[in-house]
Parts: sequence; structure tokens; C-alpha cells
Amino acid sequence: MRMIVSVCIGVTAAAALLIAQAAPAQVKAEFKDAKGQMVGQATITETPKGVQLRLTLIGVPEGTHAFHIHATGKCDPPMFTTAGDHFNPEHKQHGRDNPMGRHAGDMPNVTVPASGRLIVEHVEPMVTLKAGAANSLFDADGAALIIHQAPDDNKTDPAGNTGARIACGVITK
Ligand SMILES: [Cu+2]
Ligand SMILES: [Zn+2]
Repeated sequence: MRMIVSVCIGVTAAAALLIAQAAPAQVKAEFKDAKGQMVGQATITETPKGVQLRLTLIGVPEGTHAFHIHATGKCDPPMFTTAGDHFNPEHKQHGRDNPMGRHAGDMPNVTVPASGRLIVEHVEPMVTLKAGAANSLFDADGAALIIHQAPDDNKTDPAGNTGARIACGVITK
């Protein structure tokens, strides 16, 4: 009888350890504009191929906009400068087309139609939600998603000539 009890405890401890090491299944971010209006959200999911970002935008101006993961989980309006620079744990240059790049936080541009509504998905292999990893979005100061006024030229260091930050969302569990 005593042996059975100890086996059960052993299994429970192993299961608890697995849960502790697993990445959070899904986290989210709510986009707010400079006036504090909610203009969309993101669901962010760890997958075997990277972190899937699914954006549902509901009030972003028509046009092509830069989209980045920024290094700090802080979105103070109206400028959102508190979100810091692009998430860049590998200390590379900016831009998906830059031979010296890229920042892990450099996402593809998003093109919003006249309705202001867009659902778009991107799977990013250079980041993770797993705590403790060098490229984790849950490092000490967190991370934020930002949409800019202008498109990213994908090569100009350090920020791609993207203009103002028009929407920001802190990534939260
Ligand atoms: Cu940005
Ligand atoms: Zn960048």
C-alpha cells in the first residue's frame, strides 16, 4: 500500500514539472490608439513553427502599416515611446530585407482596407513565449505590439522609416 501511494506522488510531481516548463498556451494584446480607443486585438500562440500572431483590427486607418514587436511591455499614449525599440535579442540591424538584420520583432507590413477591419496571421520563428529563453516575449520587461502610420521599408536601420506609432498593445497572459 505504501508503495502505491509513493508512486502516485511521483507521477503527480512529474506532471507538475511538465506544466511549469510548458509555454503559456495562448496570450493576447489589446491595441489602443493614441486617444485610448480600442482598435483591435491580437491572440498570440506558441506553435511548433514559432509564435503565431493573429491580429483582428477594427479601427485602424486604411493603408499599409508597419507592424512590430517592441522590446518593452508598456504602451503610454499618445506616443507609445515607452514600448522602446524593436525587440532585438540578437542585436542585429533593422529590416526583413537587411543583410545585417533582422530584429526578431520585425513583422511583415499589414494592409488595412477602407473598412478599417482586417484579420491577418503571421507565424514568427524568431520569438517564443517560453519564459527564460533569450528570445522570450516574457522577459523581465515584457513586450508590446505596435502598428505605425507608414509602411516599413524593411531595410533602413534602426526602424524602417515607419513614422508615428498609431496603435499599441501590451502582450499579457
Ligand atoms: Cu514599431
Ligand atoms: Zn526593427
